[in-house]
Amino acid sequence: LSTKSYSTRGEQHAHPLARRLFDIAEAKQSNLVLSADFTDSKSLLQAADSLGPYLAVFKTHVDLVSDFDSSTVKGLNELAKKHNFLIFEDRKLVDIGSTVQKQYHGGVLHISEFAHLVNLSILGGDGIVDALTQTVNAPNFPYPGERAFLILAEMTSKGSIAVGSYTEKCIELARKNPKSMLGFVATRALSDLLPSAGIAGEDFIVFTTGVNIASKGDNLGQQYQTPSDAVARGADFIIAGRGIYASEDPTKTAQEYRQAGWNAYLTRVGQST
Ligand code: UP6
Repeated sequence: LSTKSYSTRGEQHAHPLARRLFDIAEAKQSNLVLSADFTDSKSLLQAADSLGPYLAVFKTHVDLVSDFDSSTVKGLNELAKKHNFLIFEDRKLVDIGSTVQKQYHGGVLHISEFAHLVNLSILGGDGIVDALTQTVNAPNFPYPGERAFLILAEMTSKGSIAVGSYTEKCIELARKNPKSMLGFVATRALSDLLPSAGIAGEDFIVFTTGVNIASKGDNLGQQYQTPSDAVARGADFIIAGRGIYASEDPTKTAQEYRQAGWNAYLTRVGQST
């Protein structure tokens, strides 16, 4: 669990995209990620525009968007610039290396064209990590230094089997590939599995889904923790979906989540007043 400030972590980080992410967090005083699980482009882009000012990262599932096309990609890219946030496509890539390369760079979703961050599962072993690392480091890759991945190391749903030695393997693969694997999606800092005796300068970033102020879960196995609990347990960035966009006043709620996440961060790094 890191008790360093985002600005310190940004200054010390070897990856340009991590530096940018920490800069954004400091500039906007936000560690909030909106899980924008909308099913049409208009709602998706409207949420990015109205809630973008409060977000560090905008998380998409573009395969939910029924009318997804090149104008959705263009809109996302424009709004990311306008409001200074990164885009994280929650695609959870999981296939063999050769297939994920085509799913990530190209394909019907054009993920590499808009997503600064994409997550992946290592169910199939090392190949997926090697393949995606190769893609973003290829000499002709159009976004050098602007793209990276997160390893889905744990899941929030009841009965998840992404635990123990599976999660340890996620860490091992991230450690071997710090130039492409920026961190993890996990419910907590993985400090018990990530001994501080680790590699000098290592600083993986933890994104935590399943964050909600008003609910403990849904009836399909989702399990929630509050922003302050998540940050206290090691979340560097908190990801909330329905808690924000399905609330009565999403703009007001996004501001509340932003404040709750930021206050918890200040407490963790010892800067609270
Ligand atoms: N998500 C989880 N749990 C995980 C991994 N990913 O909930 O372990 C994703 C879901 C959804 C979001 O796919 O996009 O995070 C959670 O949304 P919610 O806040 O509305 O529950």
